[in-house]
Amino acid sequence: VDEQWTKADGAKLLKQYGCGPIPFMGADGLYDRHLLFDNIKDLAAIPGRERYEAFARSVRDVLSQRWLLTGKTYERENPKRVYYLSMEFLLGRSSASNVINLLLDPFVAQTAKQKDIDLLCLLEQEPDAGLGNGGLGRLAACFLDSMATLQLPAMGYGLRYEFGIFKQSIEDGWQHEQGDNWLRHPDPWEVARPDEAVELKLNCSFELQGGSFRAVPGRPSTLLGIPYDRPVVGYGGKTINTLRLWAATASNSFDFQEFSSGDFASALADTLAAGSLTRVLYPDDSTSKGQGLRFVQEYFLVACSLADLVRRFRKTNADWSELADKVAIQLNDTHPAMAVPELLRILLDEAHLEWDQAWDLTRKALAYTNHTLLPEALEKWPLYWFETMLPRHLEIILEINRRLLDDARDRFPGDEKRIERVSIVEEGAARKIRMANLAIVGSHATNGVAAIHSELLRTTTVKELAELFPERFNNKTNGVTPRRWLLLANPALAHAITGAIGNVWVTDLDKLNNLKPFAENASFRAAFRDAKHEAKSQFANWLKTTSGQVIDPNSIFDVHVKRIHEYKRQLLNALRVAVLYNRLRENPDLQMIPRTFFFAGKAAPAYRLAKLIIKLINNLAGTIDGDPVVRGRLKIVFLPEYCVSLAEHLIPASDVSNQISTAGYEASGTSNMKFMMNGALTIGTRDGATIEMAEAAGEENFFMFGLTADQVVSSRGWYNPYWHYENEPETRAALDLIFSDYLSRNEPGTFAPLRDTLLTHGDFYMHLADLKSYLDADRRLVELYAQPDDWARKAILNIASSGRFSSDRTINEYAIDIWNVKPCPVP
Ligand code: GL9
Repeated sequence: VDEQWTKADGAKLLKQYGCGPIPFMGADGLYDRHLLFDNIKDLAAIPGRERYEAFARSVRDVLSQRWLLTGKTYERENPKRVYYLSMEFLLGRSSASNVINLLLDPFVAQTAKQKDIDLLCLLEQEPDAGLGNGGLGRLAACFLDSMATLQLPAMGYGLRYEFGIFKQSIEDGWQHEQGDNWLRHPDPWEVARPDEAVELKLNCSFELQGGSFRAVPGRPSTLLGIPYDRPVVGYGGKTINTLRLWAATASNSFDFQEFSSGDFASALADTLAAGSLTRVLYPDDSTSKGQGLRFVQEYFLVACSLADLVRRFRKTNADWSELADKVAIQLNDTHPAMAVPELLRILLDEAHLEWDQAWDLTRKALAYTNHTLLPEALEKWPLYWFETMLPRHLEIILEINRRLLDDARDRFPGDEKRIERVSIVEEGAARKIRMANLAIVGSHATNGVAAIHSELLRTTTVKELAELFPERFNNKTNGVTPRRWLLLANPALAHAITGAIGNVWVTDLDKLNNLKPFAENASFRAAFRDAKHEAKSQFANWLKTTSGQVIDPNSIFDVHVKRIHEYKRQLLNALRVAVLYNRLRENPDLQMIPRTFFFAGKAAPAYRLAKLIIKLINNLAGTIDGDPVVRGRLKIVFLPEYCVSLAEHLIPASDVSNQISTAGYEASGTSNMKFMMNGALTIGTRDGATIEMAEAAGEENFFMFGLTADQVVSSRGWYNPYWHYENEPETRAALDLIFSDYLSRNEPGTFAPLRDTLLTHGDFYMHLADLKSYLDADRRLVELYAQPDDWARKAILNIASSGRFSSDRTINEYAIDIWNVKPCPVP
């Protein structure tokens, strides 16, 4: 060290390189610093994307010390922790939500103004993290927000798919899919932790053959799971939890021997095969396709996450017997159900516990959430896959099953039918492992996601298991985070609500109850209408700039958004619009409030009928657009690429929410709750959580219609769609419009498969049974809309009654009833 060396010397030296002195002090300097040093580009020429990255990194800088402190606090306090295992986290964008939850929004707005940054434009640069298919994945994201807000010591575990849910475009009315390369640019919200990688020893290796992924038995291999952490900011910025996503790679980057001998491609083959494991999210919603790659993905999630959490447990706890007092693991559907044999394996083979203790700890640590009753969604894996890839796990599963069946035979002697139904193994030519049975048997709690769903699960789908273990079954009605879905998405309405009742609702949504008297307050009704109009205009502007489409913000915005599926009955909605169109064609002078019908949603790429439904909606839209008789009164818009950020734009602007599934088929629904919070009125069937929403608001403030779940079941025997076709003129005319190729003149026969489903094959989802009562509810709804004061009154009562549907309430119930986990505040 040269004693003569001064600060001035240092500054002089740096100046030679053009970078000293560095003037950026204070928090707003973080942005300039990232902008200047992260990209090494001329400041004036830095594109929007890099500006977004600099912005996000500077917000991350602000939260980074708090994030560290949260981890240290948990380590010191050693509380019982929650681990939420899910194959899907439909996060959407992170930046604006993190800013709001950190309470940084006024600071950010001011700084942006000073620096002349167009903040909305900047935020639109962030791609959605689309690591999920729909409701199940979005629920996991809302739960993370609530767990952090409630200061629970919790962590999410998932997979870092390089490609999320596919991008949807519409060409000639048909859906086309493109890969979602969302990590093309570096993601400022993730932190790679290669030093915490997990090594998995497998009994087989994998190869890519003609594009398909194959297990090669008998050739042991090692996989590496690299964790990528994302901050989960609780509202108020007190707790910052972690979502840990695993990326797969091979352990040795390649075989140097082979490489030296010149065979570069085969030297890299193992690495490629390993890396392809977490390449892409399976785009099937509510269906299990039984692909081998998916099976390995699920095992990979479970094995990495359990190894990681057990390692953390062992760091602070000497005694294995404390595992279930320190760890609660929630299985989001059966996708991570291999946690049952994997945790047992760890306790038996690594901790060397006896079976009884290992089994007891496993069951106490694990809990399982069921998300659907659709038989095609229930996962069943071929037994021989376990045999070749996970033989020790199979051995454990068969031992669990032997004990289960012994027990069942003791309690129900001679009832072999029952034994067959509770068994984890489905017998037959190809034996299968029933993952739902495994999850129920291997855990201490099984819950459904709305009252009706939990009831049906218990009394029909897994009746015999529920009779064996009645105390395990419970309900946890879903919820959504009011931070993203009201405070962030709908600033005008959030402002009006806070103006009336203060801002406590943000973390205590039941306080919305205090809005009830304001339904009778004329100036609050005006404030509600202004907020709705503001959101509608903004949506119209956004649509115009992003797609060129023009819509009328003074029309009724009638919205149906969710995955396209027969049971969700987008077809029923299309038939309703076809009837309205026919009425105008018949009677061009009919008085009618202008209406815009919005549809959005993706169809699973292999689900042909769902894709045809998209085509139908688009052709109906085109026909209506081209018909001068209805212009200005009726319009359909199919919005391509439904995703979290589109929902954030659209839901606040909605007047009417369609929740019209065949009763008994939608487990819960969660967008229904987002619409309610944002002051849309619901037209819907008595299904899922919509039943509880109507109960909370009063049925007089809902537009309920159609068969109940019981009626659907009891009419299965005699239901005949032809009866409706023959006896209801409007039903017939709407169907004929479709079947006559009126909508598909250039492509005759396109919609023939719809005739098959709706008539010839018996209309399994009972569209025609409900069409008339749907139209009836629709008429009542339009009559109400003509009375703006009455409409606003009901909308306000809906908002005021939506408090129960906060995910904070749901998570609090999980914490108390299932996890026995308490908040662990960070000082
Ligand atoms: C689902 C149910 O279908 C929904 O009714 C429910 O609200 C969510 C969350 O509990 O779970 N189950 C399911 O498989 N999906 C759901 O949305 N499918 C997708 O996520 C695509």
